[in-house]
Amino acid sequence: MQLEKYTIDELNHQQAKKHQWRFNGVAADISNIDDVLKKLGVFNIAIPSWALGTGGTRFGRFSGGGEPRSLEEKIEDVGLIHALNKSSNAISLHIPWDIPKNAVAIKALAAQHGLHFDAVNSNTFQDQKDQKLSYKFGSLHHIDKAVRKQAIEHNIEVIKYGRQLESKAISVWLSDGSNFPGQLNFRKAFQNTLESLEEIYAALPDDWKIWVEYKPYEPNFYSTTIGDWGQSYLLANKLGAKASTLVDLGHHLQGTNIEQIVSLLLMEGKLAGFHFNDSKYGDDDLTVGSINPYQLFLIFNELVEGMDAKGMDHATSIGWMIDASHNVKDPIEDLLQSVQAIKIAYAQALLVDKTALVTAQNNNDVTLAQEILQQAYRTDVRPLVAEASLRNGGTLDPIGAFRKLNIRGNLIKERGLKTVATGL
Ligand code: PSV
Ligand code: MN
Ligand code: MN
Repeated sequence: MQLEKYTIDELNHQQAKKHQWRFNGVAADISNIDDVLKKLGVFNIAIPSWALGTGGTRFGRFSGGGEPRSLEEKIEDVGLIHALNKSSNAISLHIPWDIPKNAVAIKALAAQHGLHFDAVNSNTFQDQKDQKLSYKFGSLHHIDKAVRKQAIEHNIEVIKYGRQLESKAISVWLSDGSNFPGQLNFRKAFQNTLESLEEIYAALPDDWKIWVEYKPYEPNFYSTTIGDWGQSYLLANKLGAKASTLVDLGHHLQGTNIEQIVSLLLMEGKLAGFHFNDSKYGDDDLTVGSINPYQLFLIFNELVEGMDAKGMDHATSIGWMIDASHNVKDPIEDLLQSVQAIKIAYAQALLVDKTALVTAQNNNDVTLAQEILQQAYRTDVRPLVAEASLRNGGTLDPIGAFRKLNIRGNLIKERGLKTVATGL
């Protein structure tokens, strides 16, 4: 299904008065309102192809119906999200879960929905049906050169698919690690990983990047070969200018100061971008901003400050992507919530009074520094996000619109109730 402009205009019209009143109230206090709205208007967050179906746990999976049954239908779903919020103009594919068999047609379909392709993701954490060698004991770090070669070739194939779709980056996440002390020689595992990544790096087109993701544990529970940002950064540094570190918010041990990591990676020119989600206990892949929105704001505060210091364009300098999964919520609603949460945090960070903050920092005025951040964080910026969406032709209230237009109901009619999205 496709949303018509008049349908969106009609919905917005019904809410126009209330919105205007709320918007005027907040906007009156913001001196750089035009700049904030402009930045929000060009800010987009890519949607992962694997998040459009209901997730699940190893204990069960409860589908909601009307799920996309093909890559084409996943693109259609991202098209719907983008039509509603005008902030999700890209899709990120995981190979081989979502192989573009006819890349020309897939690219054309995406373009019809105003979408392009974000980073492509390789998968050497599962064995595929006709695969010769197993990744049971790892892939790029494996002790057996033949397994490493197979995994390298897979990554090069992913780059090939990405080229056809005009992606510009490959994301590599490895589950490689060990389950028990003694299983692995850490140094050899790291060196094997580096050598394998070097071969993949050598296959990158000139205008491509490789993003190295880290994660402390799961599925391995003693060590992970790229377990934290230090290990990822070390690899990225050794690989060269096209390599950098991807931060998935759920891939940190509880209490980690993620905003500090982000700040320093950015300073070093080694921040690839984000996999946004939220986390209560581990890599929970919860809706962005659902558990710790203050942390999200603090991350954006570092991003805005650090990018401005380096003259970087907020919207295009790094990769912005969601990596979440939804066990009980409608995937589209969940993704809409996630994008809203990201835009809210970004808008709040844009409101921080930087001059006053620098003065407070230089005076060691701890109380005032905290007040300045919280002043921005406690501003209700939702009308600003809504206004930016409105100006782009999106809806004032994406989730409300999704429900009012009975989009899921229509998708169920089209696709059926008993659908299982391809992929995960
Ligand atoms: C691993 O937990 C991860 O965050 C990586 O980004 C994978 O590509 C993705 O999840 C798979 O769901
Ligand atoms: Mn991730
Ligand atoms: Mn993850």
